[in-house]
Amino acid sequence: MKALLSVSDKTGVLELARELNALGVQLISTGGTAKLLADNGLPVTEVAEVTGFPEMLDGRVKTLHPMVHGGLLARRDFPEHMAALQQHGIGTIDILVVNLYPFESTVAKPGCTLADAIENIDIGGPAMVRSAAKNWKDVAVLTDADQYAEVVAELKAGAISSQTRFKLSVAAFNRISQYDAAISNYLSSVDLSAGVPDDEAQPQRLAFPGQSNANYVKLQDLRYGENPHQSAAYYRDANPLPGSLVTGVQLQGKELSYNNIADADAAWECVKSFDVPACVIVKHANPCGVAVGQDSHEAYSKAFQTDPTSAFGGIIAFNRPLDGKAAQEVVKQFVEVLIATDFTPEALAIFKPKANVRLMKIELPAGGAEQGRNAVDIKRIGSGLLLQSADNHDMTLADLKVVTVKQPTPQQMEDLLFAWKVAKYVKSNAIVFCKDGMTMGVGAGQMSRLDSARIASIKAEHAKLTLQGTAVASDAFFPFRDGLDVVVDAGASCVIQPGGSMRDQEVIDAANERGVAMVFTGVRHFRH
Ligand code: 93A
Repeated sequence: MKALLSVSDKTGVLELARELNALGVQLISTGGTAKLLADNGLPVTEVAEVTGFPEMLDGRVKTLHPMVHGGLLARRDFPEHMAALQQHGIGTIDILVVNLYPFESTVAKPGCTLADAIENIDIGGPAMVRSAAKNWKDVAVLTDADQYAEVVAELKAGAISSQTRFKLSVAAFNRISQYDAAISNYLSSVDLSAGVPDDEAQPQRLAFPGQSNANYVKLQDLRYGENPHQSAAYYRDANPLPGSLVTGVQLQGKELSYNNIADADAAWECVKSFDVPACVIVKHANPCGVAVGQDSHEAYSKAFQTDPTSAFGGIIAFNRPLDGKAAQEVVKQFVEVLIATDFTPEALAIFKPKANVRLMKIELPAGGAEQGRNAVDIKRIGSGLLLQSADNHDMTLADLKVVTVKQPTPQQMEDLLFAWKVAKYVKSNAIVFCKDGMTMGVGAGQMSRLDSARIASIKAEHAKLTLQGTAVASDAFFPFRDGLDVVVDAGASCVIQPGGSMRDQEVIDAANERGVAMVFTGVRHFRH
């Protein structure tokens, strides 16, 4: 059995080589690694001896040779492969131990020049790692010192298992893709505005890479982030979903800001979930008015009424084209971003004098709203990511369970379903009062559900709306009856909520006592 060892980080490699040698494994190695092993009394063959070529070009070409890659890539179970090796005098290599030139730590050092970075791009190491990882059935590839002990233990027990070889192969490809991403991130962040930097220069780095790195395409640098002292950039997926915000076209107005984009996305995602003409007004990522109507004009007039104070400077989205009649109404208030599936010439003419208002045209996904939804949600946390499948649960009437003596009337049921749909797009804890296809009071983002309920009714008061006879949605269950009492005191006559609390019975009893209808959805819609 033969092992090729070629490591920049020499941690643990001497101990590993000693174990391999003791197990009768023949050692081949590149310059620096070979010297370390030989200095410590281990028998080692220089790779130059194997290839018949000296390491050359300052080490740039050491292992890039058929004598190495043939030995790594040959399928032992293919007679033609083995015959070819024999014909060319190539020996098989069964274990590969490689870690790469330290590109990441080099570019992280202050004062790193472009030449330092470039010289630390390993070529031969990744090539060998890929060869060995591809041929995992016959070759074990070790790319991390943490793997040494397990492999030695398996060898001592007889052989490296196929499961371990496969796992090592996966780890190897992961390492290579990380390494390549680091190189591509570094190079694409080099500021080229004053030309390509000299080799000995320390390149200026852009805050955000100028080129896409595989999965994202940069749309633009933004003037600033959530706050003026933060820098920011806007990227889209390489293959955006139809009907998503990034597919929109800005028809007029100032450049979109970071907060504009975030709020526009919140408004658009909510409005596109409705089949009938709808309008959503968003402030600070929360809907402050949502309504459906015969047309955009009616939907807007209703949505605006929910909370005219908050709607000032809001982001407004329609899931239909905006016509002159609706535009005439919208233009009366200060709006930051206006989104619609299209704008009639009259609507455009009405907004033309308001040159700062950003108009965005986004087409609905052809196959329905379900087509245009992200499959995965990502949240950044300190030094990590949280991933989850997106909250794409579509409720059907069959999921609903009326749990009270009182049954909701068909009109109440319609309001409940509307309220539930809106609650999904409101930050938790969400309490949403609705009536006749419009929000009547929205309580968002509170640490206590009770406070959300109170805020929703205060808002209705401010807007001079009565909550009498409204339907109310709660994005998660009421843990105690007090939340239910607050919404019923405010005027709600029916309630929709997930259910599932330990004290559901207490809450159901309360609903019966207060004479309201209550429906359980069985599904929660937290949104943080
Ligand atoms: O310069 S390279 O890209 N060309 C090569 O042919 C090559 N072969 C191995 N870098 C190459 N290596 C790398 O050398 C290995 O990935 C390892 O990081 C390093 C080990 O060199 P030494 O044994 O001389 O310290």
